[in-house]
Amino acid sequence: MRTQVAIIGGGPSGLLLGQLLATRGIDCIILDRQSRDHVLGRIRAGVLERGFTDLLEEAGVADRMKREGFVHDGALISYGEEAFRIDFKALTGHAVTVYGQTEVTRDLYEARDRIAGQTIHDAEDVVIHDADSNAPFVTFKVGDQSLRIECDVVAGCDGFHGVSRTTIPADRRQAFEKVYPFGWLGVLSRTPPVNHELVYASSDRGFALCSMRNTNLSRYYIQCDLSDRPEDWTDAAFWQELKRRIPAAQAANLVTGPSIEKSIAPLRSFVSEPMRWGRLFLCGDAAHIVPPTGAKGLNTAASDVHYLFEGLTQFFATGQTTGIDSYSARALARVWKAERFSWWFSSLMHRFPDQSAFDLRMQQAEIAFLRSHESAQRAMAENYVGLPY
Ligand code: FAS
Ligand code: PHB
Repeated sequence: MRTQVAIIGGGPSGLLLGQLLATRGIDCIILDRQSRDHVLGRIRAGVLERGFTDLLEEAGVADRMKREGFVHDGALISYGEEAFRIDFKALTGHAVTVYGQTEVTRDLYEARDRIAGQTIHDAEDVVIHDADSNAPFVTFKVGDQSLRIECDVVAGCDGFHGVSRTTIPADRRQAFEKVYPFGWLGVLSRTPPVNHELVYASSDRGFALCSMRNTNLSRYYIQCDLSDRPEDWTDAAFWQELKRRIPAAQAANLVTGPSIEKSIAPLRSFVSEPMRWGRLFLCGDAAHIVPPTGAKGLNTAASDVHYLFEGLTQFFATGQTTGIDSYSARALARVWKAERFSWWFSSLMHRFPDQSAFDLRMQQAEIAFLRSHESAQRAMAENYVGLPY
C-alpha cells in the first residue's frame, strides 16, 4: 500500500487530521490497533474549546455537535459551601461546548466513511521504519497477514501507550513528568445534571466535578486514592461522597441513579520533546498528557492537529517545509500553556496527602483572589475557553 500520510491511531487526533487532510485532497491511511467499537466505547473528555469546534467546522464534521452540543457561558467554582461563577462569555467573549469525546469520535468516523477513507482496525505490531528519511514506511499485521505502507509522512496519533513517541531514539527526546498522588473516579448516569453548567468543587474531603453529556446523561467525578479500584465503590457510596463535596444547595438538587460506566483515571502531567523526528510528527496524547481538571487533553490534541495540518498542506502543495519545520516548536508553545493551566487548576482544587497547613492557606488565598478579582477570573476564563492557536 502507498499513501501520502500514514496516521497511526484512530482516536480524535488521527481522525480529525485525516478529515482535514481530505479537504485538501491529501491521501492518508489510518491504522488503529483496536476495533472501532472499542474506540467508541471509551468515555473521556466532555468540553470542547472554541478552537476545536472551529476545526470540526473546517473539517465539515460540526453539524451534530452544533445541534446536540450545549454551549456553556460559564462554570461554577465552589470551595466548601462558598460558590462563585466564572462568566467565560462576559470575560472573554467566548464560550465552550459540552459535547462528549465519544460523540466527536463517532462523528469523525462517520465522516470518514462518507469519503471512503481507508481505516485499518485491529492492526497489530505496528512499526514505523526510516522515520528520519524521506521515504518512511510502516509495517503491521492484521490477523496472519503482514502488511506494509509506503508513505511520505507518518503522523503519530496513537496516544500515551502508542509506538510513535518511542520510535524517536531515546537520546533524541526528553520527557517531563509530574504524577499526582490521586486519581479521578468517574461515573456516568442516566440522570439530569445537577446544574445547567459544570461545577468544579473543592472540599476538605477532596475534589469533585459535576459535568454532563445531555439533559439526561450526567458525568460526575470525585478525587480518589490511587489504590482505589472502581469495584471498591458502590453507587450509593459514590453518590454519598459526591454530595459531601459539593455545596449543600447543589447536593439538594442531585438526582442519583445507577452508574452505566464507572472508571478511575490516574492524573499526570507529561510532555515529550520534540514532537517531530524526520518525517514522523506526534499529535495529542502521543506527545503530552494533562490532568483532566482543565479539560485540556482533547483540546490540545486539536491544536496540534491544526498546526500539523497547516504544515502538511504547505508541504504537499509546494514542497516548502517551513510549516513542518516549525511544527514542534509551535505545538509545544501551546502545549506548555495548557500544561501550566491544568497544573494550576489541579493544584488549586485538589487536596494533597502531604499538604501542610500553610499549603492549605495558600489554596484558600488563591481561591479568594480568584473569587474577588476580575483580572484573575479573566485569566482563568481565557485559558478555559482556549488560548488562540
Ligand atoms: P487517544 O488515546 O484518544 O487515541 C489513540 C488511538 O491510538 C487509540 O484509538 C488507540 O487504540 C490507538 N493506538 C494506540 N497504540 C497503537 C498502536 N501501537 N498502533 C495503532 N494504534 C494504536 N481529556 C479531557 O479533556 N477531559 C477528560 O475528562 C479526559 N478524561 C480522560 C480519561 C481517560 C481514562 C484518559 C486515558 C484520557 C482522558 N482525557 C480527557 C484525555 C483524552 O481525552 C485525550 O486527550 C484524547 O483521547 C487524545 O486523543 P488522541 O491523541 O487521539 O489519543
Ligand atoms: C467531562 O465532562 O468528562 C469533563 C468536563 C470537564 C473537565 C473534565 C472532564 O475538566
